[in-house]
Amino acid sequence: VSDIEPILNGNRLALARLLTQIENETAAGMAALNTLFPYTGRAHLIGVTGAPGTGKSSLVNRLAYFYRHPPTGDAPPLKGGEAAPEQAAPRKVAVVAVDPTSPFSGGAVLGDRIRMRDLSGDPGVFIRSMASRGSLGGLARATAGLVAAFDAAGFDTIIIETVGAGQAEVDIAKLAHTTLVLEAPGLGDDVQAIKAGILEIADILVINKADRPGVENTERALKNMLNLAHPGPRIFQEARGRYREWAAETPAPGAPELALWMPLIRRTVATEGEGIPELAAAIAQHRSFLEETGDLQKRERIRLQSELDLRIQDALVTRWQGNTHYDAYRNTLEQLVRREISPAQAVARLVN
Ligand SMILES: Nc1nc2c(ncn2[C@@H]2O[C@H](COP(=O)(O)OP(=O)(O)OP(=O)(O)O)[C@@H](O)[C@H]2O)c(=O)[nH]1
Ligand SMILES: [Mg+2]
Repeated sequence: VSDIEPILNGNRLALARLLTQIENETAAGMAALNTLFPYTGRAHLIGVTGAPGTGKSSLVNRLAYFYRHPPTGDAPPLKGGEAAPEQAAPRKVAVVAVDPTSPFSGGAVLGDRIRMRDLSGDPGVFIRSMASRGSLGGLARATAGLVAAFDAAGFDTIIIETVGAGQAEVDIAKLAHTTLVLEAPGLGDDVQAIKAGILEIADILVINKADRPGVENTERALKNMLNLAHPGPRIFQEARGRYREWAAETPAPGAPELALWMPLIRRTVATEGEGIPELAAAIAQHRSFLEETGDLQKRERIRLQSELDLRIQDALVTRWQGNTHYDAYRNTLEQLVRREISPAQAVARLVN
């Protein structure tokens, strides 16, 4: 049994070592994750995705700083009558930057670097950048592992930054409770330029660099897309349909399939910190929605079930590879290429 006490007690050095072990998928790392698992499931996981250079890291810095220094006194009501973020004690914030195109602390203006230093000297903040990895599956597994370690170590808010690049961002969205998709004016002023897929994963659409011209066009394009697409096939609805049979889940009679969350749109200027309290309020609003509708448990269940399914596939393939001679595989492939056997016959021969 691995010694997880230092992790649970918030020892940063032990945590840093464990994160490296998890990233490298060592036996010790995997064993520790098994032991830590019962202590996970408490953190609010916030995914931040968007095209390279949209300002994700700058925004994450600001958000982390905001959570560490919550406004004091009675917060004024925010625009639109939304609840102000709760005046709780500072939360412990972990940041996982997945495969950043630029280092997390790099490429930032001076003001950002000062902000970063404020964060890095703060024991309530832990920032971890993850190097590029070979396989998407490996990336998703390692990210989930890092998040679990932070969760067990008592970080109540975990922010995951990932570059918007197709499947990876969808996987991260499944991992997160609340997903922010960043857009920047000038990059996608017309509807075509904004990837349709983002609407399936975005809980909050953030128009960062709102100090730039074209912000009105971007907001209009996003609103139009939302109106066209919503209610659309968002990933959790789809996944729920797919998994219901296996989960033996019976919806209450007359209950709606899933309460509908209309993605919110917020403007920010991450370099100046503008719009951050309003964004934090939107995140809190989404969190409350998840709790009140029971969606939090549903998402958690779907997440664990899809991880289980992926791991079953991995395990079965690995076992099959261990039981199959490469020669047999290659001969069968040759026969398939010569069209002497069909793909289905090839599988029947190799798997049975
Ligand atoms: N004008 C303006 N510039 C910004 C804003 N937010 C970020 N930037 C700048 O945009 C550049 C990219 O910012 P990052 O925070 O590194 O963006 P990113 O999305 O994390 O980039 P990658 O991780 O490389 O994909 C930096 O030079 C920032 O200073 C903003 O609101 N307004
Ligand atoms: Mg970045």
